[in-house]
Amino acid sequence: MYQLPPDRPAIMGILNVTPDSFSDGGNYLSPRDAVCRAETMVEEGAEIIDVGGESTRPGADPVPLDEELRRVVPVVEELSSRGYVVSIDTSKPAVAARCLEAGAKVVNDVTALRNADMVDVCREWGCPAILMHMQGEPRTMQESPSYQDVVTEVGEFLGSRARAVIESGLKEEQIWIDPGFGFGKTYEHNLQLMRGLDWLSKKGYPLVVGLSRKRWIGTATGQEAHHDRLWGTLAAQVLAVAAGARVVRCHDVAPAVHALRLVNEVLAPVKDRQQAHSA
Ligand code: HH2
Repeated sequence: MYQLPPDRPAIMGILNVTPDSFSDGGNYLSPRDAVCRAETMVEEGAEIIDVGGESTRPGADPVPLDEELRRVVPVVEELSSRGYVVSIDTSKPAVAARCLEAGAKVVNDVTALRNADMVDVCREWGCPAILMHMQGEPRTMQESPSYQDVVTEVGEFLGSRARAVIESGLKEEQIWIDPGFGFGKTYEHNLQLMRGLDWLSKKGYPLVVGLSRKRWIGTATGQEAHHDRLWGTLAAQVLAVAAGARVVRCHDVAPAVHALRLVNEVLAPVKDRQQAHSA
């Protein structure tokens, strides 16, 4: 099973093979362009390439199974044959299974393996599975998100999903968790989640964060165009890693690698000391 680096955050480069993803949609529709983009991200220091064939932006149309397979399988095959670590961003068990056969090493499911067939696929392959929190479903999730206490509710949801999939046969080591920034959350909910990352990172599973270019970051910095959200994104990624995030999903790999390398240089001895104290 793929193991995360123990001593530094892993950068997961985003590769959306879709016409309609909110930021990179339409850029990598041909397998050649997609592979080229992945090559660049790996050269820049991406540890994992997250391949997606269905946009989850608010209002996105669902993609039929055949079309999603057509988009992602050739790309996953080629990237895996080069030895790249590929995660497949899908909530369809048949897509996950086909991509694992093609060499993918991680399943990234924004619906937290709520489809029982997805649990079966991850158990059979023994691969890491990302359980992400989302309130509602992509088409309508931003209409009226509501929580009593978003951090506690997200933490409880992820804990209960982790327990459920373990009861269904997944090993604890297979589980990574993600609070799902922007998925059924208002601006204020996203800020509260940022403040609660330290607590979420101590739930016993590697914490993944997907912050890159998201709308709430543009709201915070006053940058509406998603391509202008890099600096705000970097600030959020730095805060997330300082709070214990182990995987950072991003479009702009080189800036994240450099910023987070520095964060890690500063904080690694602190983390080592804390571990020695708690041992
Ligand atoms: N965000 C998006 C997609 N997949 N997976 C995880 N684990 N965490 C996230 O925050 C996350 C995710 C949305 O971003 P993007 O892929 O850039 O856009 P789109 O869904 O429009 O393709």
